[in-house]
Amino acid sequence: MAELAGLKIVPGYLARPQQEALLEELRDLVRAAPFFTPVMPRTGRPFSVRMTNCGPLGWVSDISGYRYQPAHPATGKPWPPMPATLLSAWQELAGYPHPPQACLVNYYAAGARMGLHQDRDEEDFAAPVLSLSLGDEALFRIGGTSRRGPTRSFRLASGDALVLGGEARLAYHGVDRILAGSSSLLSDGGRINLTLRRVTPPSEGAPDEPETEMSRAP
Ligand SMILES: O=C(O)CCC(=O)C(=O)O
Repeated sequence: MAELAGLKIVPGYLARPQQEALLEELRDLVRAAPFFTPVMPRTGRPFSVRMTNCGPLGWVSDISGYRYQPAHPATGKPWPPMPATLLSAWQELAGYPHPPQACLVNYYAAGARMGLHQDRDEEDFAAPVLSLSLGDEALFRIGGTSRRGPTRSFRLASGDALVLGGEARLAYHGVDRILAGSSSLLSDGGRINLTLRRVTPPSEGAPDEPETEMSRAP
């Protein structure tokens, strides 16, 4: 298939020590905002991937639909802040002048997968989606902007970065499978994928981050 404009793969963007440091930060994050199992809208069928988020907004899926919300669905608490490593990865790779508002943290155990989909729950497609991989390799599949078009697949390894911008921003993509045992980063195996997104368009004079409990006037 033809090369998709705006698809950028940066193999080994995070070196092993940076991956380990990020993993430590994710451990704290998951203590504050535990992984939950999202379910498909309408059917309630559980995803095989477990999820949590950090940043002002987080992506969730439940019986009533897909959406971004400022709080964890089980604890009701605001999502933890995004680690600095993620914000600087965005600055280096996104080529977009406003910060990300949501970072979805996906955990794939050995048998987990993610079906082909477009990321289109955001209001702002001008910003790219930036994804970072940690742990076992994934067989990642990407097509074009129509569901039935040709696709191709490649491996994403621990530390790799992937940017879906421009034409690729609305490309269908998914994870066919995880190559169990291909990385020693996570002691229990599996893969963590961090997906950074801008949710709303920046508006003049508006803060980049939505109001938080702390900033809200009494
Ligand atoms: O795990 C990945 O590499 C892809 C994740 C993804 O497509 C998503 O969270 O929308």
